[in-house]
Amino acid sequence: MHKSPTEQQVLQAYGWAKERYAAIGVDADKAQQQLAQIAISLHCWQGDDVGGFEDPTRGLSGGILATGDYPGKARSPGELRQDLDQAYSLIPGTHRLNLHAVYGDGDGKKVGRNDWQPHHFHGWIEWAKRNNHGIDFNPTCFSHPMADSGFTLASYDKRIRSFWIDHCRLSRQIGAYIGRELDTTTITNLWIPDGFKDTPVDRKTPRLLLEDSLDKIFAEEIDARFNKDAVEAKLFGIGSESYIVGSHEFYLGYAISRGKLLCLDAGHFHPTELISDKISSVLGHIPELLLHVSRGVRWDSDHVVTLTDELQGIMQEIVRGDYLDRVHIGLDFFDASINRVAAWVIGARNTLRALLMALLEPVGQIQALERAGDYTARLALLEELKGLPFGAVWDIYCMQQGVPVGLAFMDQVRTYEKQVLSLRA
Ligand code: RNT
Ligand code: ZN
Repeated sequence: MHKSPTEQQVLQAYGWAKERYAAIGVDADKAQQQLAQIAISLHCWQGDDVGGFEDPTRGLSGGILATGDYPGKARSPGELRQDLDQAYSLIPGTHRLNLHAVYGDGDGKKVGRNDWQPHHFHGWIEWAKRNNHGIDFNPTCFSHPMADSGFTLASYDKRIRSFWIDHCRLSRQIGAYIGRELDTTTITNLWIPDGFKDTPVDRKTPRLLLEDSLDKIFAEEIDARFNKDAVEAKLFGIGSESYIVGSHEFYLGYAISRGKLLCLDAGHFHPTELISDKISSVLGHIPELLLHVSRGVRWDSDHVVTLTDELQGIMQEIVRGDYLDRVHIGLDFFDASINRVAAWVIGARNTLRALLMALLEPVGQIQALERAGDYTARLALLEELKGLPFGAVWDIYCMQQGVPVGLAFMDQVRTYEKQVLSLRA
């Protein structure tokens, strides 16, 4: 058992921390109120290594890979919801769920990729209503025979293109249905794996085909109160190392010209290229942004999000730029080598911790120093901030939100593992 601080210790530490922040002009109470308003979208696919419930015999493909075989992964929508409930109960705040099309409930029967219907998602919708989760959505354009060529919406084969156009259209409709039911806009994000292992001769035609497919998918007007569309670019995948049709420039241009949301995945760029710097670069040109907060280790490896400089950089950019209303924060990682519930909790808590750190900055003051050209004072203040008692603010926030303070969340993860996960053979 982990020894948690007592309520009195948490309060005492916070009293002192609050004064330290007040001394630099930061209201720590207000930072917590702001944090409580932010819903992050927890990705369903960490719960079962991106398997889905369409066909349990089918492996993951499409240039992404989950490694590890930690016992206890969810095998049905019911089990996945149970695991999610456990994870949400250890994460402060009220958060959304990011669902992939293949996570519908076929009630034991195999459902074809283009046969998913809104009613297959009623279990999720009812659960979301009960627990106040908004839901986001994704067409699943991988792990399917029609994607085995490595191409979907950009395929030279019209039959394949049509198949995936239909699937993406259907997904937008399901997204809108869910958004209407839950009375909160669903963000439906489109990612496809299309690309070449080796150097192509024609880089142009697949992009023209993709553009045409996208226009067909988005031709149907959908009320933006219920569904908004995002497009996600990538640099390379396993088996598509040399060329990806949906590159960053391709989708940035597409999002700008069609008024779509852009999705920036932190793992989808060169290893030293950071998405934090892209936020203010693109938000001048597109209305809203979706983030896939992830952590690549040498490549797009989708490791659990840790409290890195870049995670802090991303959240600082959102807060400093006053973009909280225009940036949707989703998580995207899948580690099958550790307890999957813990993976969600650690990644989500880190994301919130980075947000809280950003909300505890005296933004106006640092920006005034910068504008005045006082870079010495800017540096001094930024470095001083790193040593302020942020942890005491995080602890009281967790306590007041009714979730475990500190490592005590791991006790609950272990108990759940013993009582539930370990019984799944
Ligand atoms: C793949 C993309 C995409 C997926 C999910 C499962 O490289 O990041 O977002 O991770 O759709
Ligand atoms: Zn992603």
